Amino acid sequence: MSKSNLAQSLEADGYVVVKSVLTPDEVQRLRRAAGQLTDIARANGWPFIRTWGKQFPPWPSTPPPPEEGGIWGVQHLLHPDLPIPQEDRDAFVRLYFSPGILDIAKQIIGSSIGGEVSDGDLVMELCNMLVRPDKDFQLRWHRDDVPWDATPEAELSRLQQAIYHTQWNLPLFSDDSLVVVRGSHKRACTEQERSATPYEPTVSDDQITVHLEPGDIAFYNNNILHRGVYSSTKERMTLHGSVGHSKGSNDRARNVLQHGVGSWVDRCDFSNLAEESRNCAEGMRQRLVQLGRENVDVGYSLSG
Ligand SMILES: O=C(O)CCC(=O)C(=O)O
Repeated sequence: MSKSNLAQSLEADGYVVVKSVLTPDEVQRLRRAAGQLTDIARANGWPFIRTWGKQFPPWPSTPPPPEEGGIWGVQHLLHPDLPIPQEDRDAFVRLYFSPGILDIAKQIIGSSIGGEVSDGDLVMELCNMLVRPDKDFQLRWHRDDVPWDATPEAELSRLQQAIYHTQWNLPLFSDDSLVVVRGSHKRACTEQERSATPYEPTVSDDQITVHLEPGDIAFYNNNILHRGVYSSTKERMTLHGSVGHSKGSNDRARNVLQHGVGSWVDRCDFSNLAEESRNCAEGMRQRLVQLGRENVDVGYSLSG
């Protein structure tokens, strides 16, 4: 798919899948880093986790035992203190700042705001990982940054604003956990969607499960109506990131800084990136720090 088709597809449907952005060797390399980190997080060795039964931040820092569901996510893969060897930390940093992903992000954001986007506009955002819980778990239907009780007018007005970021899922094992309602990023919820129960299996004829193979990537508008359906018996290690634009302002600051990134971003280690990538990463980090300075006390997008 050409880059412009890709951005058009995301604009029309609210998500787009790009096949095989990683080679099998790259997937293997990342599985090693991701597997170690997940084991450590499950064993209470990393406090930044998503705990079973809780959909939105803030999450507790201690993992529930397996019989209580364990964890469904590991946060902050770019954190300088990640308790895995340096070469494994570097694998996450290289992936997040890889030109392949950033080029698609520039295209998508550019198409949304109607202008060219360069490396110098990009802002470092989130790089987390979604993992298999120890008990089946589901996320309720939601839009990441629109409260569920917003009036249809407020919802639509939020959805019509320009989008200064893009979000992606990149699985290291085949993944069919993300369920989206195609096209719902551009309209308020229908009566059927609005009155559905939080975990209603089917709310729309436009609903689809996003199937991804290891090394594929799905970019999506995080205000698309979506939910997660997680099986405790299917391995999941899906890198879950976002990239912003420096004009993103307060809404993006809330989305990113509610995850606590501000306390460590200045210590990130990009020294092992190749020069061009390092310069790009340093600039993206600087712009996140700037966003934090301009937006203190951002609060949380959603609760529960
Ligand atoms: O599991 C997923 O892919 C979706 C996660 C999600 O919806 C969220 O974190 O808000």
